Amino acid sequence: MIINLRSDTQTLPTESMLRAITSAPLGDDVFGEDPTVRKLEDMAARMLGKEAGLLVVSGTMGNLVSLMAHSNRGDEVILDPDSHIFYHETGSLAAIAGLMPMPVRSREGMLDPDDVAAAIRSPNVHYPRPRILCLENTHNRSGGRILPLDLHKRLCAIAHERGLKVHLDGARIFNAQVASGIPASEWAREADSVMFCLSKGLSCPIGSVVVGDAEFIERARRFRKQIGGGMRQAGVIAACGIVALETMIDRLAEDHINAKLLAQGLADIAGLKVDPDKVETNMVYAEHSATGLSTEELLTRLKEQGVLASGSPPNRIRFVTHRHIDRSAVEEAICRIKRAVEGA
Ligand code: TLP
Repeated sequence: MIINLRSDTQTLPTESMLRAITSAPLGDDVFGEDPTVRKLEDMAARMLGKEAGLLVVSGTMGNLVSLMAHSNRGDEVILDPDSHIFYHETGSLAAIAGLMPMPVRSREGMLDPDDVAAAIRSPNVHYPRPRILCLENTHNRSGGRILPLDLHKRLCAIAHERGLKVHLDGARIFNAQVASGIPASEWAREADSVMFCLSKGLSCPIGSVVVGDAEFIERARRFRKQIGGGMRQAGVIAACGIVALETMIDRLAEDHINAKLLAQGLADIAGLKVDPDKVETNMVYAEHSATGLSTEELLTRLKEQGVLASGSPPNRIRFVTHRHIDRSAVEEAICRIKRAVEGA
């Protein structure tokens, strides 16, 4: 049996999601007439303490329309070069939104407020207008770390004092909620917009939601249409999202326990460098330089042992736990990964 630790995006819809799809009332969402989409959008907005919500196809689309709705072309966006928006979204902020990235490097996902303050330029005819600060929680490339609420508040305060909007890429904000015990709405309160994904640990087949104030959401809705993201009977997607928000959040705790267990097992494998203390949610990164293998070679060896992981070249591989990975799958994965590495 394959043990698929590539991503929590690999999760399949639950039985109740499939049932919900067949009984959801539907309409044309471009006309605002799909009651199931409206229900999900209202529910998401309420949970995060915002006025309105917008269902989008993907996290990437949610981030893009949020940036577009907060800005004008040529404006500047302050963000971590290790953020998903900068690193993994095909340059859409530049290519589609016409925005200028101002990268500020974080330390393991934690932006330094002084670095952010220094990066916000004062008005000058030569400069792009600094417009948005992007945050990411949990932070993917730092291993699913949680942005502490006090740091989040300080960063938001600096941005707001200088007239910037804050967009939170909260693809896995509910992992942060479950692991920290802090409601997602606490992080959302300080941010102007939040995107979160239904299609990751929450197990939906498709979908993310953006929340913010009503005016922002109306702008985001127009941009969603402009980039081809207007959907018709999207209640089939939203129906799964409602089940996810009602029933799938608390179980993320299991994924966190399993990730910690996996990290502890991998830490004992010679050739891999893993720090279990840094595993706060459902991701484990292993640094593999000492194996002498390239990331691709190691991924191939893992695949031969029936373990799927993802690569973060040149020297890291990533394992993500999710609903289809239980404790025994983790134990088996550790044995197989050990075999793959020792074969090196
Ligand atoms: N992340 C995916 C890959 O794209 C790397 C994954 O497997 O982790 N924000 C964050 C923090 C993300 O991790 C992701 C997806 C997104 C946004 C984008 O979501 P989608 O894939 O729905 O566009």
